[in-house]
Amino acid sequence: MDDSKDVVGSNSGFQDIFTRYPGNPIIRARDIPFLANSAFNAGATQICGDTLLLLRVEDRRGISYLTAARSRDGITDWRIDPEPTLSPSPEDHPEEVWGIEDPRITRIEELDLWAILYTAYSRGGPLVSLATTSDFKIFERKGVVMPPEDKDAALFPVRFGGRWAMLHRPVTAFAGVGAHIWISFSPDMKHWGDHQIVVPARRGGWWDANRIGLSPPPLRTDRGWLILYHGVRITASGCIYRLGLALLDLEQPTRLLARSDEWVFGPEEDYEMIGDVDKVVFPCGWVTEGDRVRLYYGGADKCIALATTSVSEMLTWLEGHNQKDGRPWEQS
Ligand code: BMA
Repeated sequence: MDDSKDVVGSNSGFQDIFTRYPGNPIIRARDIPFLANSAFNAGATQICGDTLLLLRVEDRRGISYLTAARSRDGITDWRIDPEPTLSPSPEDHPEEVWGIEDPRITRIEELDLWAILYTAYSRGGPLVSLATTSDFKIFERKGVVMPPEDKDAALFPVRFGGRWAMLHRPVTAFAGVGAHIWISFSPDMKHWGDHQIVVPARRGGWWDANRIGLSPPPLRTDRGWLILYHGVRITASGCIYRLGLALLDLEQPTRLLARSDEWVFGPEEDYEMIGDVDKVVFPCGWVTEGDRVRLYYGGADKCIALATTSVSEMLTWLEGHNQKDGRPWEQS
């Protein structure tokens, strides 16, 4: 009997819905016009016919700042700002003393601007800060919107019942409760309340046990807000960052409609497996053109890579992988 056939057969249900760009990584530290240790975890949007990435660039002190890269096709010929586009400003914003990281960009049509939520690395730990811009040249800092420890935050592009909504991931020192994705609401993007858990981390041996976080901003689809989130598996040789899908109700984003059982994308290629932090895929942005989606992600905290998929493939995959065992997710 040929055992290998069984092994292959048992895996044959696995369906890859993300296709890695063969020229990955698309941006590395050596492409940055100034001295950089790494370029990773970029927010993404479209502006004036370009795809714009807001790269997290870490210098050789270990401090991160944000730098814009523009490309006509969103794949090649990146034009990277010659200097950091948004630097930490600890004189006016002491919470940025150890850098600014992992931006998530949301286009707010109603206000004709982009809102960027990013992690500011303060003396009290990582927290969530907000800046807005109309051109990615001049930024208006709105300051801290969530105290430490909190990160992985993005705004929804529209209001719900007149209020803005944000997904984010606070962490408490209370051991064992897990780090979950929360939703909060605000009348003005400054004062936030009505906080509640919307996607809980699983427990035990799951790939997304104990610690999860939003990856790119929520994507509006006709079935709901599509969420791509990272799950952190803690193993004897360190953490593995993988991605799963979830769906929130269009009108009431506090309602979790679906959540994948398996991860949909994880580190496999060398540039995802080996870097400053091994075994990490970490997207902060995606760009859609019709049904097509370009996902930009950090590989192993070192470089930027690209994978493509479509909204319809993600929704179909989620339907086939929605956890169906009837238990509430928090008991999983
Ligand atoms: C998370 C964030 C990301 C980083 C990831 C893996 O907590 O800090 O910026 O890519 O860890 O190191």
